[in-house]
Amino acid sequence: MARRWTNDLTTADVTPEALFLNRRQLMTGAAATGLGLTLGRPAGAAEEMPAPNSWEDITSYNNYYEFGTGKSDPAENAHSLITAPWSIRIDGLVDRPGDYDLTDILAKMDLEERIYRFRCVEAWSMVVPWQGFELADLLDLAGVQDAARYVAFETVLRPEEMPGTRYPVLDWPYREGLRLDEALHPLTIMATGIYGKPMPNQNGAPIRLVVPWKYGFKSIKSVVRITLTDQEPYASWNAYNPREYGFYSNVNPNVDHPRWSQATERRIGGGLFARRSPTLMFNGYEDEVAVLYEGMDLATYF
Ligand SMILES: Nc1nc2c(c(=O)[nH]1)N[C@H]1C(S)=C(S)[C@@H](COP(=O)(O)O)O[C@H]1N2
Ligand SMILES: [Mo]
Repeated sequence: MARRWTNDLTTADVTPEALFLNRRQLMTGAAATGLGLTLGRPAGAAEEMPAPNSWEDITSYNNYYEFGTGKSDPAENAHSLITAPWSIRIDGLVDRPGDYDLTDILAKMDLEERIYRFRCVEAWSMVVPWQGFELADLLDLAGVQDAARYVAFETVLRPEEMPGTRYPVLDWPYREGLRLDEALHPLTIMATGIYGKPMPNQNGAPIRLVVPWKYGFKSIKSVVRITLTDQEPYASWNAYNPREYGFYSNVNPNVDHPRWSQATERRIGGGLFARRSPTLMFNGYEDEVAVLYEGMDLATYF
C-alpha cells in the first residue's frame, strides 16, 4: 500500500557526522547554506537540502514539554524515561487491534535513512538525519478498515518519569492527529533513530512520528497509542489554542502565526547572527504533498 519514497543520497554517502562537523567549523558557521550540497535531496525535489544539523544541535535544543518547557530541559531530564520494553496499542477502526511490541514491529520493518527539513511553529528549523520506516507499513500490520478517515496518536504519560507532566501546561497526555491520507503518505515516518544511533530520549525515544511538511508539534514523541477513527482527533496544541495552532499546521510562509511571521525561519546552528532564510511552502515538500490539499483554502484549514 505504501508508495515507496527513497532518498537518492544518505549521510553515509556524503558526510559522516565528524567530517561534516569539521567542515562546519572550517566554514565558521557561515553555514552550509548555498553551497549546493545535495544531501538527502529526494529525486526531482525542487529545493536544495542544506547539510544536516549536528548531533549536538539536534539533541540539546528540544521541545518535549513533558520534561520541562525550556529548550535544554529535555536533554537534562528525559533520561528518566524508561523506554524498554515498549509497545504501541493500535486500536479503533482496524482489523487486528492490539498491543504491538516494538521489538516485534521492528523485526518486520525496513529501517531507512530520511534526511528531512524540520520546521518548528516557533520559526526555528533544523535538518535531521532520521532512521525510521513508513507509518503506512505499521498501519498495514493492523489492517486499516474502510471507514477510517483519521489517525490519532498519544504520547506515554508517566508523571513519575516525566516531571513536566506534574504541571497542567498541556492537557496530558500529549495527543496529535493526521488525516488518513496524510498518515499514509510515503514521507510520513515513524522514527527510531538519528545519525544511525537509537533515538535519544529527548527526541522522543523509543519511537516518534515525523511529518516533515508540518510544523514540528505535529511530530509527536514517544508514541504508545495509535487509533484509527472516522472523526477529526483531539490534538493537544489545537485544543490549547485553536486560533494559533490549526489541526493541519502545514508549514506555510503565507499564513502567519497570530503573534509572529512565518515567512522566514532561523536555522539552528547558524550562530547568533545567522541570516533568517525564507520558509518554503510545505517546508520544501510541495511537489510531494500539495496534491493532498487540492481545492482546500489553506488559510481557513491552517
Ligand atoms: N510528546 C511530545 N511530542 C512533541 C513535543 C512535546 O512537547 N511533547 N514537542 C513538539 C514540538 S513543538 C517540536 S518542535 C518537536 C521537537 O522535536 P525535537 O526535539 O526532536 O527537535 O517535537 C514535537 N513533539
Ligand atoms: Mo515546535
